[in-house]
Amino acid sequence: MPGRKEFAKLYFGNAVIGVVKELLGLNLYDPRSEEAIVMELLNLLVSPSGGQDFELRWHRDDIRWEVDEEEEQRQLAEKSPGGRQAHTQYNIALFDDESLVVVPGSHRRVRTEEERTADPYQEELDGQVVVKMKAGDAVFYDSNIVHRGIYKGVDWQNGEKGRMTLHGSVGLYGHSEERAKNVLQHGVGDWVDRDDAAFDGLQGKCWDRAEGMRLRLVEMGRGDDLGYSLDG
Ligand SMILES: O=C(O)CCC(=O)C(=O)O
Repeated sequence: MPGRKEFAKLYFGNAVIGVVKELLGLNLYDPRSEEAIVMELLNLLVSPSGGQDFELRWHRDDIRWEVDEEEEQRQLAEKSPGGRQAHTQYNIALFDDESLVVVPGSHRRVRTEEERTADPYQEELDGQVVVKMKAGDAVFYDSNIVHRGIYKGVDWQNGEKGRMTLHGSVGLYGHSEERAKNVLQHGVGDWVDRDDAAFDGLQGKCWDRAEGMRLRLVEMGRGDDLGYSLDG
């Protein structure tokens, strides 16, 4: 993929991984903390072209909306044992971006009655925050926060600028089973164990980190029989 090396440098570099480690409660200066994190995903979220808008419904990434309160509580506790974050997701805006909408704190509690019964595309939920990012800003979050994405269509061909945001996640090793479906449903298991998936553009400690994180993802398997976190 063109630019692969630059994406790898960003994903595995200290600027992002330093924040990830802090959020996951790891000691930044302990070399063993390198072994506690697993490669997950890096994508680019882009405004649709041709003027068509696009919206994602309210959701948590890895807990289905239909579950009852008891099951929701169980899964929240399973995916973040002791209220501790077992992964972190992030958006890094390349252009100004106001597409992500979240309900702060909702990743640590079951949904309110309003949230549970809301229209999937309801314009406003109590306490919601539109994440306003300037180019170069980053936001890190737990992807089981109640959230949605609203993408305004733009005319890229004629130079109109829209959303162009890097969207990544990193997991805590040892929580692989809980994260496996969420990560492997995107097909990464099909290629990540190939020899040519090694990070030839990276060097020194960054290469060691990248290779270690990749191999820990390979250990999670291909995910062929895990299905999908959400429907639709
Ligand atoms: O558009 C966004 O920033 C959020 C994307 C999203 O909801 C998701 O990846 O599940």
